[in-house]
Amino acid sequence: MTLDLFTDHDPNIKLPPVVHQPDFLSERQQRLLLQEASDYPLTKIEIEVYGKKHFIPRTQVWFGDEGCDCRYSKTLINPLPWPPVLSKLRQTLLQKCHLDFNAVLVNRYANGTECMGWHSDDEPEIVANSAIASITLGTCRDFVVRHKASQQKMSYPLQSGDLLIMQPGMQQTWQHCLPKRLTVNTPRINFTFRQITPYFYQL
Ligand SMILES: O=C(O)CCC(=O)C(=O)O
Repeated sequence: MTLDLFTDHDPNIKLPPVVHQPDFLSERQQRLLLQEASDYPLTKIEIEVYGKKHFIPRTQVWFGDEGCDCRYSKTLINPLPWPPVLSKLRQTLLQKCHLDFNAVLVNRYANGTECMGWHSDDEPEIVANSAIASITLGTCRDFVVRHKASQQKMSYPLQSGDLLIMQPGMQQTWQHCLPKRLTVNTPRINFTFRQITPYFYQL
C-alpha cells in the first residue's frame, strides 16, 4: 500500500475504509477464472455525457441474480446469469468474508490506455451503506482513492489475485478511479461485486 501526500504521523490524516488483501485467489483459482473470462460477452458500451455520446475506455459485462438490474448512463442493464467459476467466487466471498453479493460488474482494461474516471459507487440500486469487493486478474494497475472533502489521495497497486474491499461509508466520503498507465501493454480484468436491491427500477 502506498501513502501519497501525507504520512501516518499527520494528525489530519484520513484513512479510507478499505481492506486490501493480497493473494486472495490461488494461482489455480486465477487460471480458472481467466479461462472462464475469455468467453465472457464483454462489450464497449456507448454512454452520453453532457449530451455527447462516446464509448467507455474499457469493456464490461454485468452478471447477477434475476432482477438485479443496474442503470448505466441512461440504459437499464439486465444481469446475465452467473457463470460457474464466478458463482463459486461469490460463495467464497460469503464464506471467507461474510459478504453476500448478488451482482458483479466485470471490467476489462486491454492495456494502460484503458481506464475508469473518478466516481463513487453510489447508484440508487446499490444497497445503501453496503460493502463492495473488487478482485483483480492479470496486470497490476493502481487503484486510487480520493477523500471528497480534503482531496487526500491514496494509491493501491492491485496485483493479480488481490482482493480489495470498500467498506460501508467509503462511497459517501471517498471517490475512486483507475488511472491510465501508458507504459502498460497487457490486460487487467476487475470483478466488482455489489449488493443490489432486486427489481429496484420496477418498484
Ligand atoms: O477496475 C477497477 O479496479 C475499478 C472498478 C471500479 O471502479 C468500478 O467498477 O466501479
